[in-house]
Amino acid sequence: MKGDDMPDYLVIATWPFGRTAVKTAADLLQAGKPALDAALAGAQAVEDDPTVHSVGYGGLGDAAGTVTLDACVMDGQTLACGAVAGMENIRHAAAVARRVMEKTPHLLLVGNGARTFAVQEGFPLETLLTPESVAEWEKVRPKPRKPEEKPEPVGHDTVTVLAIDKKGSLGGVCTTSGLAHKLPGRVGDSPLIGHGLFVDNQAGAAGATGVGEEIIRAGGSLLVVEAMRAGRTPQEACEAAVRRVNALAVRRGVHPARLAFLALDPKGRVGAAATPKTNFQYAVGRPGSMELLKAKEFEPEGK
Ligand code: SD4
Repeated sequence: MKGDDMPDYLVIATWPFGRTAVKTAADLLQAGKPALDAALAGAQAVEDDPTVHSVGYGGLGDAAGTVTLDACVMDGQTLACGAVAGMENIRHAAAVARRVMEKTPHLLLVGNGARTFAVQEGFPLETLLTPESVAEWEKVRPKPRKPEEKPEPVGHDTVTVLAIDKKGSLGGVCTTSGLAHKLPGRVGDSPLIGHGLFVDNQAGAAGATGVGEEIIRAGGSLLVVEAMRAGRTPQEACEAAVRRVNALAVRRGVHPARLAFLALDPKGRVGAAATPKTNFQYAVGRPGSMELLKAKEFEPEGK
């Protein structure tokens, strides 16, 4: 149930292009639509935007130049969820993830299986490359290195949308083309329930963005949601997860990867936190207002 100080609805989304998602989702939430419908429509608006080179149409390719999409969705009331990973030639990856949730007994479809399912469901096949995304892919192509050096991950701009609707129910969507120049076959956190996204009406919703390997290593979004279940605010929960990521990096003798968490609880409170140099911003929409906020960054302790 909603408290008196809670807005009618609320939606948050990652990065400055999250404003596109928030605007689309807010109109639907205002009209009384469920949180998951609104979050999905918001995410899809970003998938459709060719100027966003990290999500959907116009996303950057992997090391072989192929665009492969990862996405997942989760409903906080039913805990129903679905995902696709490494899917080619289908722009609306988040909508396919929702069909996986609704129409199959499974939770995650990958690669050709995901694409075949999408085609059977009537999604059009198309090339996701644009002249601009190919040029950008060339520009950010990692420089040749000595064999013992691992290349730095490139690009960290997943769109994650978390919403609470007028009935007080939570829904979340995460969709991305993943890290640019990733090895073909690589899967990040974004399609993994509990890592890129987790949503539970009884505790809260959380999502992640940034270097997926480190989000997975820490058990990202579930960590944030479980902290809220244990009584922490969304802000405290995100900070705790970033501290965990930092502590793991210190233990492993590496710099923390650039990543961020954002969260929303059933009372409509929001939070976000990031590792150093992530420069993470997120959009927040409430009835009659939208703002872009910058998340606080946390340095590793004991360095
Ligand atoms: C991944 N987390 O594939 C994603 C990348 C991303 O914002 O862009 N996150 O690791």
